[in-house]
Amino acid sequence: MYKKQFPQQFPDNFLWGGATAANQIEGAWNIDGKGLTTAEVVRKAEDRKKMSMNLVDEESIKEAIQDQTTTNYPKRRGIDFYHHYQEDIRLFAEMGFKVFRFSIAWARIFPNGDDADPNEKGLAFYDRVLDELEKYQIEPLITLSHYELPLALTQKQNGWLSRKTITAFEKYTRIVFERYRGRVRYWLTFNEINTGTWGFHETGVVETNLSAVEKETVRYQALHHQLVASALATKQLHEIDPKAKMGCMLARMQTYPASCRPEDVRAAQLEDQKNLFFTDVQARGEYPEFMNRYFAEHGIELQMEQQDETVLAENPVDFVSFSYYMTTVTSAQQGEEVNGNMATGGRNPYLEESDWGWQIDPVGLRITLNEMWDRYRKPLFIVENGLGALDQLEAGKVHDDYRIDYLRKHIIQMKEAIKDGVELMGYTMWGPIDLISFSTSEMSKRYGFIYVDQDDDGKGTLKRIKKDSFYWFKQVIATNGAQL
Ligand code: BGP
Repeated sequence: MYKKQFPQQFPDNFLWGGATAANQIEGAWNIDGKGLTTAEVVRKAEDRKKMSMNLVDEESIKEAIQDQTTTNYPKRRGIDFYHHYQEDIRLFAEMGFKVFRFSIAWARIFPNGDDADPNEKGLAFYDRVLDELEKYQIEPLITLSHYELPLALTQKQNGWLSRKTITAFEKYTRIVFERYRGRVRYWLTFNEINTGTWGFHETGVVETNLSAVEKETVRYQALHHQLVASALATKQLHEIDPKAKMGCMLARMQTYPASCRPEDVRAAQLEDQKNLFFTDVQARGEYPEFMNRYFAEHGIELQMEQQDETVLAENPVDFVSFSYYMTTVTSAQQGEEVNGNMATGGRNPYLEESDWGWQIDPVGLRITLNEMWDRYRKPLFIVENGLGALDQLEAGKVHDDYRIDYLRKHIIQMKEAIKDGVELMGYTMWGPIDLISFSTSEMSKRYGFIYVDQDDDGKGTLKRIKKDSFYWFKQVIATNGAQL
């Protein structure tokens, strides 16, 4: 009798690695022809529990342009990957990385976003990064837009609120797909696209004097343009480099009901639908009815063009990627809130939390993997997961057993999901090397296997030091997840 075999372990070609973003690592913000980006005008948060990324208006942008230092804007200095990339990639190779996720800074290629010609020095930098990765047979996984766009596009046309930004993006993606054709197998369009519902950091839209409804409309309008741009980029990639694969990227936030009261379960379902909406469009090719209803009931009217529907329908992504840091809880009534880097939700009494108040939920990862596999039936890729913590450097060592513990628990659940039948392509842990925090711009919120000697004020030698977790992850990869 035929008996179906269920996979019991990580597949042989499983992509283990790490993930970063240009504006959190590169530095070199104003050299070799690069233009200023939206990420580089966001001031650091003065309080480590606070977020800074959406406190931007015309005034603060003016102030930022006048301030030519990196002191208040740590994303301008990153960890100077621009000059350390060889050393950093060598360390990733030593851990056995199969894949390295990084993003291209659009403003390095087109300083003003819509210049007539690309900046050769910017293109050449990513060529050098790709050369280095090839040397160690590490697959690149490139995000086209990770929380930044050329600031000039915000100043000129209010970022993604304008349809013209779609055209500028198309030009940028065409240039990079042609330039790196045959060298990059995996691409992502927009990082955590759903977080555009939180504003500026993702949409590049300055929102002044808007009512709540207007604000929500503006955000979903900008996101509509991104969804169309994402589908067009997928089309382009398939034409230019047919072997390459395009993925979408969601900040996945599974929502649990606060109780088994049907009203709470329904409230959680709606939150979940609003989170998955973006992947629904990108993977299934159309706006789901629940969202059309939500827009209608909330007075949100979006401007769409006739061809948009066809573009979305004809160009779904090849795989589905997401970040996973936490789950949230919702009830039909208002509850207590927990911190996230941008999300807030109810506190779950069964979970522990990180130094920054993010609730830790490894089992939730298995739940989410199962749900997403059932919903999309496309290969899944976890492209971010990790623990931001206050590490101590003592006598040249960092004993980060808490990080090992966090990662181990999540990887165990990934293995369970694979046994459940989920098709999982890979896992890129967030911030394999310490970098600037997205939400607070701190350096002291460290995620890495590799410590970087730099403090919140930018002081330090930038020396790279292997933490205990470096050796642990090396062994995880060497045994393909058998030894955790
Ligand atoms: C995700 C972002 C990353 C990253 C990570 C950790 O939302 O895609 O850019 O930084 O969160 O967040 P933080 O740096 O705020 O701790």
